[in-house]
Amino acid sequence: MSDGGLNIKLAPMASLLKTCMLLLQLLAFSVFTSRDHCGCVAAVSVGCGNSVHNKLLDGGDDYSKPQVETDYKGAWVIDNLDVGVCAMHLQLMPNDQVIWYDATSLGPSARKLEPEGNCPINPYDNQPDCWAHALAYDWKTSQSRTVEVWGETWCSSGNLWPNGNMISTGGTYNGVKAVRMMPLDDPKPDFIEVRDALGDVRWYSSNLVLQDGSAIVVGGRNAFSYEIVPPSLEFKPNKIDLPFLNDTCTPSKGEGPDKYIENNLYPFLFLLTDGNVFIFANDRAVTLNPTSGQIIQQHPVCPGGSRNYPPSGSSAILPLKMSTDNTQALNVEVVICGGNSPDAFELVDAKRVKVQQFLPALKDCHRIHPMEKGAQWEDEQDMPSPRTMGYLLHLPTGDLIMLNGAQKGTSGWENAKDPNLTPLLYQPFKPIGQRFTEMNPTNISRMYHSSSALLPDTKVLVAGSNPHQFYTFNVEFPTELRVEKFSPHYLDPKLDKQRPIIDEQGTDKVLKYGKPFKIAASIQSQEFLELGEIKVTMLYPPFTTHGFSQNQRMIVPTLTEVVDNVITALAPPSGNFAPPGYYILFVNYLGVPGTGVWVHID
Ligand SMILES: [Cu+2]
Repeated sequence: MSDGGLNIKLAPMASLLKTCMLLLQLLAFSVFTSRDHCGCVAAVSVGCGNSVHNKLLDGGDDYSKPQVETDYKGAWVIDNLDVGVCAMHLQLMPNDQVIWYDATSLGPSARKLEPEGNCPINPYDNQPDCWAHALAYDWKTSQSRTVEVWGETWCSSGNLWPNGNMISTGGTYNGVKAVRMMPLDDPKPDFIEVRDALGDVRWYSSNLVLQDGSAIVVGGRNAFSYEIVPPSLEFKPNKIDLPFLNDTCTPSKGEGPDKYIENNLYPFLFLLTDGNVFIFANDRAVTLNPTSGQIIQQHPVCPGGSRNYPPSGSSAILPLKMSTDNTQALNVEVVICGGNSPDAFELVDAKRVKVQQFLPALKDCHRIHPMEKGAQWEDEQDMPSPRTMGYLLHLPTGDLIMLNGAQKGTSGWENAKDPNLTPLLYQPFKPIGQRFTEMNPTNISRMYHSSSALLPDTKVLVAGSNPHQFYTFNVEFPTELRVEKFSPHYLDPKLDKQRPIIDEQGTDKVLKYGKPFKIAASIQSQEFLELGEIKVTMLYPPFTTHGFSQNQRMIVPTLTEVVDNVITALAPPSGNFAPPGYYILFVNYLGVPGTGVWVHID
């Protein structure tokens, strides 16, 4: 595949289609450049007035005018110098607390549980444990408090309930079938744990919130099954076999505790707009009807390598832009980027080889429309650099950002090197060749057991990284306890005059499926906003761990009018499009987003 250039390795039909698109794009591009609208070639822009491109690529028209430009490549700041607990798993809560936690059986953290002398019995060894393994971090103040968590959360999964409570599912040892709940409304909550609640062992599984607010929990080590977990701590476990997970599991080599290879853990899960679930594991995918257990569609092998844990690529469902009549999403499309070759883990795993071979991670990306009959993978532009353990996060603009991770090796303790310090802006509806833009790098490596989240203020919070079994300092890649925030390109201070400000008083916070709702917003540089200048986006806040943001979903609602700076939008028609719960709602003016507000939909 070409590197940042035009991609010609395509199936014949797709190739023809892409050639046609390309010609039209070039035509549209020349029109725009001749009007001196937007320097797309310069690649660092908030957007490029490319409504023609967008329509051709199914992303839909965002704006009727050229977008605002910037050359800004973003900025990093350290938000907290020593938070004391590594962010192995991370969830932004609707009360602006960011909950993160580590394993509980892997020794001391770097922070005592508060208040001093609070040493609950650790169920792992039945000994008192005075160390904190979980935190609530207030992203607005950069202050944090310790949180009590019981049982073993090591490499677990999680999601939010429709009422904003968070659950953590599975883990290891006595936590392997646990469900833990963190209430939203209690001012100083700790996790409440119900042990042995799940139907199967869930170590390295993934969760996905479904249209009714229950979650499907899929896979895990030696768990070739899924189950539906309702938003309640009282339920009957209902494990359902899923042979696809056995079929995609790279078999163990040898015996003993370190025999696993797998390559299909932490499967990528996405809710399709008909209520079915797209499950990607290792190098291929199926569409599952979660209610009947029936496989609706087998998708072809995605070329290039292994994408799930431990090669740990990343994946996202592209923004779901609603049609004018609010009955369908214009484009349902999944992208997968990075990972490593199927044998990368066994060649590098410090527990099984004496001489480690750090294979370069993958830099290729692929896209699929999983709801199309006979859906095929299409080659996306390559990333400029290889990446394993990166995160592909939605940005308020409808673009995405890839950050964290390494350029060589895989997930697992001591198994990676050459941290990838450069965030990558991904603009999926730009012409091929212009979709990736490198942003300013950080100087802090974030590899295994790191995490990240988009915040309501449009910055990206980045925390964690511990490539070692225990907290380890004074080594090349130490346990990382600093918290950073990254300001993406659109936070260019020069764009502040065009940055929308939402008037919370005049904005509806409670949305009902299919019904209109109002958003009051204004910008400094212009008296009145107009339809065609505005794009609204709604983000479901994901649970992020091990290179994948579970439940991450971006909706672009239909707008019907803007009168006196009050936007009327249509709430998505059902839970198939937007599962019930809390979303961060952003307003963009010609590609410049402002601080978002929390809304709730059901
Ligand atoms: Cu892990």
